[in-house]
Amino acid sequence: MQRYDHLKVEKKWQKYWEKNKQLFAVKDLDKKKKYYALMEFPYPSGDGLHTGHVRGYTAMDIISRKRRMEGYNVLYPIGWDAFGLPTENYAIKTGRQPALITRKNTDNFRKQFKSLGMSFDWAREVNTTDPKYYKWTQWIFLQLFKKGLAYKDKAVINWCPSCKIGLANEEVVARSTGSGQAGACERCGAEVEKREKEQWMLAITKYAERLDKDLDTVDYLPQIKLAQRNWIGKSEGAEIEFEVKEIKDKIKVFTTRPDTIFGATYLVLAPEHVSVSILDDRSSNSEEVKKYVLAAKKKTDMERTAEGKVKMGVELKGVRAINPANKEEIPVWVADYVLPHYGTGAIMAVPAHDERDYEFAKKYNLPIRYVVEPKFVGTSAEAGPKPNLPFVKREAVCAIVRNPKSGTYLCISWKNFLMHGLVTGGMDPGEDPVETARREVREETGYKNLKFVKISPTLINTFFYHRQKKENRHAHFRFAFFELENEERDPISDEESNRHEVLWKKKEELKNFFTVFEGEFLLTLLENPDYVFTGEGIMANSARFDGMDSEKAKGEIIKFVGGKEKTTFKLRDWVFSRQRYWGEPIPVIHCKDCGYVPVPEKDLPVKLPAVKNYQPTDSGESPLANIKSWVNTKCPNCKGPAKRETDTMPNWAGSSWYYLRYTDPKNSKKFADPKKLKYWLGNDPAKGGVNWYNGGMEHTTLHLLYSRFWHKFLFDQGLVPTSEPYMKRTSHGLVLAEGGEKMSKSKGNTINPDDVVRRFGADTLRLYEMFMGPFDQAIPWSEEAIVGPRRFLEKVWRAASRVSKPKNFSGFTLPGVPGGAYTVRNSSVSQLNKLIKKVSEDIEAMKFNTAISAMMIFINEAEKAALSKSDFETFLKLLSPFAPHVAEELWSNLGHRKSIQKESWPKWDEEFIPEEELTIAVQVNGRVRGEIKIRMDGSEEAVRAAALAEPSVQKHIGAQVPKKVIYVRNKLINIVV
Ligand code: ANZ
Ligand code: ZN
Repeated sequence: MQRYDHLKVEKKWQKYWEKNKQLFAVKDLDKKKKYYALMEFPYPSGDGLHTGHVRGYTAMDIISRKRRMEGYNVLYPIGWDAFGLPTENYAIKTGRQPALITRKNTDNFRKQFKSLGMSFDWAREVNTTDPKYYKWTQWIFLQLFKKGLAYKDKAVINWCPSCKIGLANEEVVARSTGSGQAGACERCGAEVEKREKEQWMLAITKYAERLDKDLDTVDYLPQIKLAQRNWIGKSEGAEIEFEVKEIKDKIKVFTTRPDTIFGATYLVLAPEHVSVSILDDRSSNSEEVKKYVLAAKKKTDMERTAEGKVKMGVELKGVRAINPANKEEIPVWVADYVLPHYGTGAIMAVPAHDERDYEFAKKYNLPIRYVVEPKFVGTSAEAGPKPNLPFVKREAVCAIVRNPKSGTYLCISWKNFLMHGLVTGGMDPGEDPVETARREVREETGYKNLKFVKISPTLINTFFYHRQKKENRHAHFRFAFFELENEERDPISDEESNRHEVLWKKKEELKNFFTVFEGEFLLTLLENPDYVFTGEGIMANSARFDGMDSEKAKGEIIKFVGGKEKTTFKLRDWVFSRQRYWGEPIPVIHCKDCGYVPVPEKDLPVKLPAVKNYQPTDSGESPLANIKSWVNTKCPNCKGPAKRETDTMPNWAGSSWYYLRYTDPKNSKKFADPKKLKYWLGNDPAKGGVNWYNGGMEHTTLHLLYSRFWHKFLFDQGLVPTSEPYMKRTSHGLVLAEGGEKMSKSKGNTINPDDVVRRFGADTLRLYEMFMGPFDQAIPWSEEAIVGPRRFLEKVWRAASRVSKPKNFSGFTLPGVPGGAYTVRNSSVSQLNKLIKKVSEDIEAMKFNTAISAMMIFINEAEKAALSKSDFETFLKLLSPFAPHVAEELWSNLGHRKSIQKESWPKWDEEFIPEEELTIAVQVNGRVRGEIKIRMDGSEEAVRAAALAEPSVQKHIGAQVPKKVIYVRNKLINIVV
């Protein structure tokens, strides 16, 4: 038998695919159903492809190959996102032209991709730096400009003094990590400064609402949607005006919690707020204020708001504002944790219910007033309030008694029903909570010598059914903290000791001990005495709003204080210009008389001129500014002398629409033919787009947001058929260096895929990267682990030599094959059906690692027993998307003349798959109450029905209708009532 020679096999089939281009070439407007699979196109750096690239492209290659076998017309394109700094910096260093550097790099990338057996349609390659491509990037910019969505404005930008470039917020390191300091330039590590500069801006904020809302219509991984939502930062709240005695103007604040206004004990202005410059002169400490403001303006937003940083500020001494809710005079402060471009740049501070305000109030000794109290409603069958019964409200106190000797807490366990908690007691009007608590502790537990520590400022409300009293209760609890002085006890009455048992529990034990529904809150209170309650609850200390649900009070309070409902977004307009050479020139001409005039469409593209020097100018302008012959031009409008815009577009421009160009990459009349767009994206405006888009997690905020914005804009102009660009978006985890660090050139720990391909083969590399771990997780490279997939392929190779013998003979001993005799017979039908199902479903769920391990198990079994030719053929089809070269070779060895890619994807028959049962836990409100047997991978409805029918579960639900059912497949089901 011939040895598995990966070099020979892979070269052979790569040549074959090169010759038979139609295998992966895509037919536009084909009658077959279309499938558009996309992986983020790479930046062709001088370092070549790295192993991280291989992971994402292999995944989408597997999906594309499977889809082709399923009969789809599949578009799986590739191109180059080739503008960018590394190329430009290299050009500066070597004096070589960026275009030539790019050509060399893309040639290398192309060669590498081909050596990995990627099934791209190479005829559709695009390159963002090709004037034929960027003509259309410029054209789209002009459409935005004509609609007023591209405008020039002074903007405070992040300026990197070393790269001499304006950076977008996301290009500034957000949090200090191993790879950089917060506030540093992401590219070079230099400290970023603030600079005010005229910039081209894109009005993405006009689309903020839709960018947020339409996330409901797409199938993105939850964490990707969350990243989008956080970046957009939609906040619903109110604007409320506060009078300031010293000036006529009122100060407007933005708040998401108008319900807390009675707890607003001071105002805070951003240092940049216009009123600061007016008020500082009226305050007795104006010098101090001016100094503070100057210093604050130099800091980046990140520095100002970083969590854990001490919040500092300065009071405008002598200035007073009036809280419109209670007419109290409150102080006014300036502090840099309030940002100028969010909301109104001014806040009402509510230290009792906002952590930042709390920290600040503690530091400067400002008053704290508690106005919202947590609310807990009993949920169990016993404690849940009875509908239609009124609530009887009782003031109450809960005693938190700690024994300092043992660090334990005094607890009570009721004997007649399952209730574990602390000592509590009702209070009559006029009764003192501390005295009441002492009395209850003595009566229920006998302990009588307690040292009072404090009363917690936070009160809570519990709503439950009182079984003895047969009434619905609303208990209003405060918490009295004591320390046990000594263990002296009074005798406890029989009546009391029959009812409950007295226990001492450590803090760690309480979590599992408490059964009362406010238990979670008690634990928080014990953990953190400075606990700030930021949730919704019941109103208190708020005059006539007391007792109301805070959620409901919001609207009423806004009316009460004459405020206005207001939705705010964190999203800012997109700073779109760069003062660099290697980007698309912004196609605008400046005319003294006509202002900013768009370059006429017939004159597009505005090509990058050749320059001698790529260095940015010291004034911070782009190198283009030095080329007088290019800059000086005629105004398209009045024909007078005029100048070209010398700023170029950011990296994000070309990638904001490249997936559209793939549908029609050679079109010179339009960015793409509408018919082709309709075919590839679909015709339904409400759903459609690229079928499946995969890319790095690091691009799930900005690139995704920017391209969604451009797409929506084009949709509004009637230029694309769908309102979203991508139906589905997933993400792959990083491939880390051996040992778990990030791979980087500077650390010298990168793995070159070319070496791996040479030593082990592309098929092994592909398999290994899909096998190394869960697809969405970062996994370190392992030289040892790659041997596994290689051995697997060798086993497949050996198995082939056994099945290729004539059919239907049995009991034959193959000489020289380790392992001895193989009986050739039909292998277990069920094994094969199970494998087909597993591999098929796992590919769809991107569980490539488990698909591969199932194939490995199958081949191991086959080595022990036997494998029929037809079973092996099916196996090869399943393997072919993962390891296409080996699959083609063995397929042709079996006597087939056509590529295995032409075969159809195997189907499985559920009938031949034995039902597997397993036991899962059933929870009610998060607590395990029973177990049920279910069918593996059975439907959710079936599981739900079984869970609800389970007697031990029934007991806890009774007649209640489940509010929510959470099913974790094959693991557990939680019924929330
Ligand atoms: C009073 C209040 C009480 C607030 C409370 C919160 C909790 P999100 O949710 O992120 O939109 N805020 C408003 N403008 C600000 C600015 N320019 N810089 C810093 N903080 C600002 O945050 C909205 C909340 O952040 C607002 O609601 C305001 O504080 C603060 F218990 O008002 B809040
Ligand atoms: Zn003009």
